[in-house]
Amino acid sequence: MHALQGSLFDQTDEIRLGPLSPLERTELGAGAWVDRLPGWLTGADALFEHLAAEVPWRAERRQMYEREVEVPRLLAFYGAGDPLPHPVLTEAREALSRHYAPELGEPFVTAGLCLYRDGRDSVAWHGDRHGRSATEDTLVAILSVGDPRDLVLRPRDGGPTLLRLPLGHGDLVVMGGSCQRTMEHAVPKTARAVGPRISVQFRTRGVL
Ligand SMILES: O=C(O)CCC(=O)C(=O)O
Repeated sequence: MHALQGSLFDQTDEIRLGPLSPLERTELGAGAWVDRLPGWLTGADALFEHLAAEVPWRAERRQMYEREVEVPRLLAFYGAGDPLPHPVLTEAREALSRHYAPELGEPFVTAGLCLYRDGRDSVAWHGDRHGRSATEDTLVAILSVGDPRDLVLRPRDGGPTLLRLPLGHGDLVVMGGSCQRTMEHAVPKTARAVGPRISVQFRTRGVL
């Protein structure tokens, strides 16, 4: 794993969330939208170091045609009721649940964590369409720490990439409305010398 290139703007060890009021929404069409709040969390480098060391990261393998291949990132999953690996993540989940209650109507309950060790780690184009999100609108909120990686979004039925969002260092992005059904997202591999990034995805009950 490359060393983390810490943020020049966030040298504090105090891990703290800011207000959610500066969130900015971008409508993507067909009922899909994305909310963004760069730098929601300060002390992001300290949280990165804590999560990298303390989370029981798993390497997964999956079947690709005749071959079993390594999933190119490390993973961890915290189900409803599981204690999260840092109290600020519980705070984040609760703040997001309160903020989005009027349009979501239910709380965020699970947290999926991904560790992208370097530019060779990635996630391919997909929508989070397992479970209820196959047929219902939902929200997926992602808090990122570590070196920024691009999250890219494109329409599911073809068409060019609509958004390229560099996410790291405490940035928050929320994909909402029909986004998981009508759009796809990915974190592409990059040849740039990037350090590691951890993303924490908060989802509602029964959405994977
Ligand atoms: O790393 C990210 O921000 C995206 C992760 C993702 O798309 C997923 O795990 O479904």
